[in-house]
Amino acid sequence: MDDMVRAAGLGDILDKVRAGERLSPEDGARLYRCGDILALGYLANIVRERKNGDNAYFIYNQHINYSNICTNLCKFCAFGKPKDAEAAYEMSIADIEAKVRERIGEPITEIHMVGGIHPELPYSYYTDALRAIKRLRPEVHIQAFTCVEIAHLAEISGLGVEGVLRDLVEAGLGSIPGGGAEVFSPRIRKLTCEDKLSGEGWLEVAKTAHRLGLRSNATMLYGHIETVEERVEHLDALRAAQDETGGFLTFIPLAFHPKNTELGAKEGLSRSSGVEDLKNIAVSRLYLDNFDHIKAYWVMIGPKLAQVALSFGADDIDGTVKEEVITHMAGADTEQALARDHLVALIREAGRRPVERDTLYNVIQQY
Ligand code: V47
Repeated sequence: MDDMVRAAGLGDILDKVRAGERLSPEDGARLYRCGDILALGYLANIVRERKNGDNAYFIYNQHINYSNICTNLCKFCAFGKPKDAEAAYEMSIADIEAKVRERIGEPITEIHMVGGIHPELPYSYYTDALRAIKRLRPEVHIQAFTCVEIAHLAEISGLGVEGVLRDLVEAGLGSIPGGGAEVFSPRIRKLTCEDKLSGEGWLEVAKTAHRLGLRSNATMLYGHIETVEERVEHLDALRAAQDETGGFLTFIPLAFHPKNTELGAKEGLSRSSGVEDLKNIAVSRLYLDNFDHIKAYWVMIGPKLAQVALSFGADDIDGTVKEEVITHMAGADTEQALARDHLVALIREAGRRPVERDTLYNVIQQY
């Protein structure tokens, strides 16, 4: 295998990986440009097994998207809608409670809740929503509100990011999901999500959360108009932030789904290929040497490829999910939920050890 990696022109990177040396941005770009996916997978698997052995993690979770009404209307997004659109919706606190009650009998350990940047919902809605969930399920960990939503709450409340985070934690927030990062490059943001919080702003919210003891995830939306260099810059900024705070739990590369999106139509884009998906898993595993976990989100790349990704750098496949909306509005043809037994079987078949985790990667059950 070493010979194969050297034949692919990656011998120097193999030496660095074996020595646990940090990769440079030039290394990152070379990895992205490498056409030998097996060589990339072999390299990424070295790091994956060093950090996580044979473990492949999943979680018993529930997604709640409280509203799709959004003022940002990013060109890559099929979920966000203007307030007056026919498909616009917003859940009342009672609706959120009903969603939680629907699955109250299931051993859910995490509720993942995100929405758009709503122009009118008052600040109290967000703390009330957290409290309502906690009243019904006090034991559940709530991972809610992306850094973009938190920056919005800081603005409408006038409390600043730190003040908002303290309030949200008091109301029941456990950690912050990784959405809204997209691609940090100002060029990409200008072309795809001009009105959204900047990349710097996103990183600042994440680092503030980490300083207050909250953990958060990070993502990158790939497979649209971003360049290899812009991907590497994004990973580099995340790695630098993680050096500062150590607060990121997981990195999740998100595969762009073009259906029903302005960007997809304008650029004539189609879904990323399997090789591109595996490459993003592998390169992020290699570049983000200070992240413990890389998630292959089965909703976006499909359970079949998520299984393969467990040998290309990923050590996590997310969870049961249920009722995923964001990717399905953009044409995902995956299921909207997977049963725990199905996740366990997928992982076992991939030759890994299924480990059910909680949000913070404490082990709940080994299979
Ligand atoms: O920020 C929007 C992305 C994100 C599309 O933290 C799209 O564990 C693909 O971040 N095609 C939200 N992606 C979802 C997200 C997430 C999902 C699962 C787990 C975690 C975690 C985080 O979805 C958005 C945006 O980057 N997105 N539109 C689309 N058309």
